[in-house]
Amino acid sequence: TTALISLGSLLLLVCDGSRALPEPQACGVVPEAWRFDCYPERGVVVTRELCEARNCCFIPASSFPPAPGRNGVPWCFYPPGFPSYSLVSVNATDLGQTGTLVKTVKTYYPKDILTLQLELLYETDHRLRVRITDPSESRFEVPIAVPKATEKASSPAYSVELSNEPFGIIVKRTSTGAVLLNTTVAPLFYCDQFLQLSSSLSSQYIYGLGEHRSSFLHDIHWNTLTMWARDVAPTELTNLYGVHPFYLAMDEGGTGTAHGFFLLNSNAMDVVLQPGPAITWRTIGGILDFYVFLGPDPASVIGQYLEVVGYPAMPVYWALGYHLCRWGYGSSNATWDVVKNMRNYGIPQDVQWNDIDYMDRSLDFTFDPTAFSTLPDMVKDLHSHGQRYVMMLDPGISSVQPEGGYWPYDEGLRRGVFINHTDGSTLIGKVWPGLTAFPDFSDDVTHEWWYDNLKRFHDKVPFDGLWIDMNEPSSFVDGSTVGCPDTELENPPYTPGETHTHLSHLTSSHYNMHSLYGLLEAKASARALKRMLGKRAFVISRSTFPSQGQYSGHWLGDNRSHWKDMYTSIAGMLTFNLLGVPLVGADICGFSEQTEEELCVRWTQLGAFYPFTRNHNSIDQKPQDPPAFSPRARSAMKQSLLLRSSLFPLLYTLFHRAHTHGHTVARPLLFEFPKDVRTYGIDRQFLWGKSLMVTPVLDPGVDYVVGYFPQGLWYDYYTGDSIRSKGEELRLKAPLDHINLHLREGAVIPTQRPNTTLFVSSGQPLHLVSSLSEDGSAGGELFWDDGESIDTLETDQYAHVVFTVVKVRSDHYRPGSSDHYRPVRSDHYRPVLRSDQYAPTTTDQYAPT
Ligand SMILES: *[C@@H]1O[C@H](CO)[C@@H](O)[C@H](O)[C@H]1NC(C)=O
Ligand SMILES: *[C@@H]1O[C@H](CO)[C@@H](O)[C@H](O)[C@H]1NC(C)=O
Ligand SMILES: *[C@@H]1O[C@H](CO)[C@@H](O)[C@H](O)[C@H]1NC(C)=O
Ligand SMILES: *[C@@H]1O[C@H](CO)[C@@H](O)[C@H](O)[C@H]1NC(C)=O
Ligand SMILES: *[C@@H]1O[C@H](CO)[C@@H](O)[C@H](O)[C@H]1NC(C)=O
Ligand SMILES: CC(=O)N[C@H]1CO[C@H](CO)[C@@H](O)[C@@H]1O
Repeated sequence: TTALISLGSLLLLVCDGSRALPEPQACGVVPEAWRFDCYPERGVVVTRELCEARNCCFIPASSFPPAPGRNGVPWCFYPPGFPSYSLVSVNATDLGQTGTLVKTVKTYYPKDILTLQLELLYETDHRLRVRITDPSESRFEVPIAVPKATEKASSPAYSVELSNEPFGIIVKRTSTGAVLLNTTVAPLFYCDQFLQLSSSLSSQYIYGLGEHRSSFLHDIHWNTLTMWARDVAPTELTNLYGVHPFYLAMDEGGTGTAHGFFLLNSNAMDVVLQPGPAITWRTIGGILDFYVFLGPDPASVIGQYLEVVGYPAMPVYWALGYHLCRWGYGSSNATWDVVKNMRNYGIPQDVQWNDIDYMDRSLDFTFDPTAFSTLPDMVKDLHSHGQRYVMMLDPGISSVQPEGGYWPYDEGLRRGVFINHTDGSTLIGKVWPGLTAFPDFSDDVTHEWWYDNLKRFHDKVPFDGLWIDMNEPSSFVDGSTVGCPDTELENPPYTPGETHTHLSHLTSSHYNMHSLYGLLEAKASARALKRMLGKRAFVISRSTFPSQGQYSGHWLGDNRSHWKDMYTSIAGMLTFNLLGVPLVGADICGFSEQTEEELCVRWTQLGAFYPFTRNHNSIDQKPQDPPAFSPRARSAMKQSLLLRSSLFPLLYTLFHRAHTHGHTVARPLLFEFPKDVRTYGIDRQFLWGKSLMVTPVLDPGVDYVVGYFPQGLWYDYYTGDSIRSKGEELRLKAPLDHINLHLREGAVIPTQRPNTTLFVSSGQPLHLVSSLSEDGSAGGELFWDDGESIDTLETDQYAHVVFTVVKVRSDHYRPGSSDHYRPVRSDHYRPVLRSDQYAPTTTDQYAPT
């Protein structure tokens, strides 16, 4: 390398990378786990010749990956000393530091940006922001509002070291010296359409990085996670509907401390995890703008991340009830019959939904005038029973005039709301109704038009919430009806995994904003609903992006009626809780394919503990609503739904904590037991809040379940029997009508006698259930308001009650004496406090025995 004197001389040094090949010895010293892929292009069989043309090391690895360079040890990797940027000057700023990065050797991708600006922003003691930008030309930045710090953190929990040559950033935790980030491990790339940043990871324990179908804990063995919103049935190793470039990682050494990382970038990208442990972010646009969150515990990391992207909205109370839906009821009368049947059996139901088949010829803002002629009457009937109605809307607006004209399209054209080709003509794709135009939700004019459409439809069918589907956005043709133009944007030098299908790049703004579509549509929808109804908005979106939780919840997509899909739904639910979208759940009993009774019972029991609980079925499948099954199955489902309703005060209070503090609602065990490494991979069990542990049955044909009990005293929720665990796996009885629930010591949780709707039970007495700790103490809280007004917290229209139990008379309490699971039925151990002091009116507590 040559010392740089000034920018002028720098230009003279730029060459096209025709350098000597790396020394074979230099290549050989790079351990396999630390080989960073120099030839990540898919579908290419990397040969020595191709690899060496990039001046990289070529060593066929000892393990044979299915396709060299992909999902296995890369055969072509960067040698030590591969050209990268140098840091040539650093100056202090009000918020941290700024520096200049330069590079003299071009890479093998077009349009290297040879001079970069680095900004280090010490935003808070627990949040560092780093921006690397092109000082000579502005590049696309994600249009979400993030907080602006005004003064530099006074005692940061992190320290930053800068490596000059090659440039790199090393972030350490001050208290322990743990290295959380080290970007010197591989060269930095910053070309117009290829930006790449690698770092070591502090441990193999990494979570987040949605939306993918995987275990909760990511596999770091050459695992490539693509980010590009995409309409596809959940399958492994592929990018799904949402994009969330955020991870939570445990620090090294099982100390229980954790940190987070968020790359604020919406372009198509690949995120590669490798066993180093290390990570590579490879994006094809935007800038490098990232945050490091210091925790120090996992829950604080999430709180700090959500401070940046926004805390989730407080849901309207009925969002937490039981929702029933299917594609293919066929008529409003058939839909209505299901509701009536549920009522006849006394099975809780708060919300009835319709999928696309309610529409007239699949057109948004219409309903089928014959098959769904009684839809408005059905919705009125729902309302008169304290129930709600939600229907699907797609973003694609038919551009073909049906008979009688189509106001949404005509008016949309008139107001110029649709996405255009670069030549200004309306871009036409193809979705359910046929040829469609796509509203540009990044524009306020479009929000107004969306509102007007919703209002016009609401005057006919007084719906209560919205289900926004197909908003990746999905299209059944690539690009548009005229295909894709032949431009640089359409042919990036590097294409991350599945980014070609469906609505593709189209225009320069879509290239950058594709994965933001679901977020922007949710924002428009939530705004419109609030304005129209004057209440909290209920929106469930398929596509999501960071900050989504402010506007909508999410369902986990078109899963199948398989036991495995039920299991992976727990990871999906926990991941979205980390991502600030706590209102989440999978289609209970499975969407596609035929469900079976046992699966549907077990799934309803698990689903009763999804923060968002909806049974949804596909067209042409047999009904899977509770009344469709045998009396035994029906009764088990009814019991689990009543149990959920009885826990509504707890669930609602947890959502309040999510809304005000960025807490998780459905919570991984590791959040409460971060020092217990055995909890790090658990995704077959979870908690509600800090105390209620759910151990569902996830396998067919069993009447027991094995669950892990972190160290401490646990109480069977139904019987009050105590278990004192040393941190062990226990085999629990789980007959078909039973889902295991345990209360951790030290909790007070509010419950309520349930009824068939949350509206009806809202008048029922509240109760407290308390699980005393060894020293006879416990605590908890209740947040309570009218359930639907906007900003009750800000306007002081709420009650927040804190409960504390302290030991008064020592002879009333004897802690469990058994180290093994030997439930002792004794009133001394029952967690239920039956005292009028704590229960507002009556003393009965609901237990589904
Ligand atoms: C740092 O300050 C020096 C001297 O004022 C200036 O020449 C240089 O451009 C500054 N560098 C950055 C990155 O702002
Ligand atoms: C950062 O990574 C480089 C390259 O692997 C390594 O030489 C260096 O020791 C690391 N620094 C720290 C503080 O871990
Ligand atoms: C729906 O039910 C109503 C009332 O029973 C009936 O009048 C109407 O004909 C039915 N509609 C259809 C499409 O079956
Ligand atoms: C598309 O182009 C039309 C005119 O050709 C314009 O009125 C409209 O605003 C454009 N749409 C968007 C979303 O920019
Ligand atoms: C719901 O309340 C009604 C009216 O008070 C009562 O008759 C019914 O038994 C309750 N249902 C349940 C499931 O508790
Ligand atoms: C139940 C199930 O398989 N859930 C998966 C459904 O798809 C989502 C992604 O949309 C996955 O995260 C879930 O694991």
